[in-house]
Amino acid sequence: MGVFLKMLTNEAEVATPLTLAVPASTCRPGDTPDFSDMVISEPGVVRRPEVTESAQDMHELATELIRVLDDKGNAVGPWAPVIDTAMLVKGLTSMMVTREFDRRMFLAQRQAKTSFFMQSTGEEAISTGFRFAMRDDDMNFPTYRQQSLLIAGGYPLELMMSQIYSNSHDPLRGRQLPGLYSSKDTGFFTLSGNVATQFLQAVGWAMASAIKGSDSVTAAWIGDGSSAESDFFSAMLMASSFQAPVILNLINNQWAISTSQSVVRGQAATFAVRGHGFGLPSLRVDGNDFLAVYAVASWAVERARRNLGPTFIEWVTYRVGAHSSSDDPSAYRPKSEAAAWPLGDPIERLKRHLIASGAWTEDQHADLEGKVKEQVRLAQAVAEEWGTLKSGPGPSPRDIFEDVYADVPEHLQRQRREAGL
Ligand SMILES: Cc1ncc(C[n+]2csc(CCOP(=O)(O)OP(=O)(O)O)c2C)c(N)n1
Ligand SMILES: [Mg+2]
Repeated sequence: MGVFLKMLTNEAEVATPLTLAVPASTCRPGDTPDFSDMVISEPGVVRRPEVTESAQDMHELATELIRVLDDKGNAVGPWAPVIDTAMLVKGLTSMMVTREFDRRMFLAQRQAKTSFFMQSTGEEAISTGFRFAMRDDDMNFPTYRQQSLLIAGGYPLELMMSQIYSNSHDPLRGRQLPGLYSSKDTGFFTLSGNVATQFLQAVGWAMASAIKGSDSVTAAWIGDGSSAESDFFSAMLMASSFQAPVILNLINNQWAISTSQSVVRGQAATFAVRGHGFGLPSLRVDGNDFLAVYAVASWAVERARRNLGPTFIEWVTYRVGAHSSSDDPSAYRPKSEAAAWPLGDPIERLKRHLIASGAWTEDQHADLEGKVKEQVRLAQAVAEEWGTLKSGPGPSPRDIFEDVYADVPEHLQRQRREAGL
């Protein structure tokens, strides 16, 4: 009777009180950077399955790290791609152009020539190598840190800069945040600032491509932090259910503004293993290794193109710079963290490979550096002649009313008349 009463009155003693695990970033200013819990496979040891192999049979690829370049710059193992020197130099050049572009545009923001800018320093290999594995009529749904997709796709630098400056030659006529480009011809879908939305849109585009019977494939892109959004899970499910011709790419650059990837990773597994829950072939790749990027991208693009379905890829890299021109990372991570990053710098690693293979010299590299700097400087001079945020003619306020509706609704026509535009 006594026990029964106790249960009724809810007086039973709780043996262990529950506590909530509130995730927190582990390495803060003043701490010593520590990447020792990161799984880093030796270069060349991870096997390369046939593109026809089932997702189930390649589970181990989600916990290992696909790498091609070893510390001496040699390309080793089954993923070493067949790629000629001219293509490697083109990749190196493209990455160097991105880095110089980022340096100059970041400075331009500090000079008030634009309001906002986001660098991609340290992550250039992923978008460059991936773009090289695609065709011009394939489509990317990128994040805001993938200027390399456009640069590697041959899009003019001065037009990118004009978009950043919102000047008279801005192809988007001042209607997008600086850096949120759009170029259908370069396979670069209009960039969405609302993170993760593009991941799901990409799957829709891929499904449409299959419905139309075309052979264009799609690349979806998302960051580690943004993968916490429900769009991520919806996209993975839709892609898997419909076996859409899409490559689902997650760029794990360790940070989402001031939040470490450990917060969304659950500290228990890699991001790549999340693909297993959806039955997706899931690979984890060294994103600072241009050769590994190109090889895995080509493999996944081939799967999609041969109607073998979607692939999920975690690209492991490090965001070397600030999140954006509005951010100061010294407030939330040790300044020494970038130097402690174990996968090195993608440009330095490709340069070392070219030199190790006898195809390149320090002199040639210095010469290329000079040419790249001059190319970006000239593009900036041209763009600035067309105006910056603070100088020259900007887009017309009339543009607000154009290019949005095929048939402009009556209330907008009235507003336009009232504004005298
Ligand atoms: C839906 C939505 N929520 C929040 C934001 C604000 N925001 C912009 S970037 C960002 C962090 C994204 O981090 P990650 O996905 O890791 O990409 P990274 O910046 O590292 O490239 C956040 C929270 C946003 N733009 N959209
Ligand atoms: Mg991130």
